[in-house]
Amino acid sequence: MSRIALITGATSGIGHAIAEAFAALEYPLILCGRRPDRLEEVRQTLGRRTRVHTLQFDVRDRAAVEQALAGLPDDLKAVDILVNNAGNAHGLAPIQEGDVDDWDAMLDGNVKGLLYVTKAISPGMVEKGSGHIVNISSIAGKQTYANGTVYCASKAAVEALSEGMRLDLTPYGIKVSNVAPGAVETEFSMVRFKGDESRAAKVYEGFTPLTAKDIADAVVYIVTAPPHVTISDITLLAGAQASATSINRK
Ligand code: NDP
Ligand code: 8X3
Repeated sequence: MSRIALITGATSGIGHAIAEAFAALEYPLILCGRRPDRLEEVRQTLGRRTRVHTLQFDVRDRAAVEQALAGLPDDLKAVDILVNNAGNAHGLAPIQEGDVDDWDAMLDGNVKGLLYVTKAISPGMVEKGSGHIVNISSIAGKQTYANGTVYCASKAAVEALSEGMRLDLTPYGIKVSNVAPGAVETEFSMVRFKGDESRAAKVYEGFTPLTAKDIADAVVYIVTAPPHVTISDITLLAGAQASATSINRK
């Protein structure tokens, strides 16, 4: 069955891998992000396999989110699958040294951005009595680690939002799934460390991290489960990882 899927943060990492996996299923795709060159690249590449519509907006910008999603072409308005993936960590510092701009970026993007997009899309799902929302949380939403307090808090909020959204939306035939990855090698650490390649590389040293495709494979499993099955919450850790902070490095 061909379902319309909207993915935020589809210009790199996990969101891009989910877009690739959904393109292989020939789902019509609405792919979102801020970087226009990346959006164009993904439109051209995945456009060979399925219909791709791209939207450029910052999820923190409420008016931009509303305007972009209200302007979807009529035949793409009835979104069946929403993947709330856009987000990042910014900085790694104890609370007393944290940068307030980093905190704003994480709370506005990872939490409020997810809400703005959900607010624009979920009423259509309620109206048609079906849909699936997949929220990309993190192991950091389940286990708080030192120096990551605000990122962890933003992802703990995603965990609560997934739970609450499931309570609110299940009566309308809408599934809500929460996906909590551990260490996945993407652009995540480059963003967290503001382009410091050596710091970013150290995060994945001495073990085999998850790939974005590993997470996409789980998301495919989640959205293709039969109607009587909801995968409510799934945590994926790297093979060498036992918790957010315990990684067996060689
Ligand atoms: P990447 O940095 O590779 O991808 C982040 C994506 O989010 C990009 O497509 C980026 O697009 C988009 N994005 C970020 N901020 C905004 C914004 N304000 N507005 C619109 N789009 C935005 O990292 P990942 O793929 O790893 O991250 C994806 C999600 O997975 C995030 O929510 C992250 O917290 C979560 N996660 C990541 C883990 C990891 O170890 N990598 C583990 C657990 C969870 P653009 O810059 O073009 O806007
Ligand atoms: C990303 C995983 O453990 O670096 O959410 O916070 S972690």
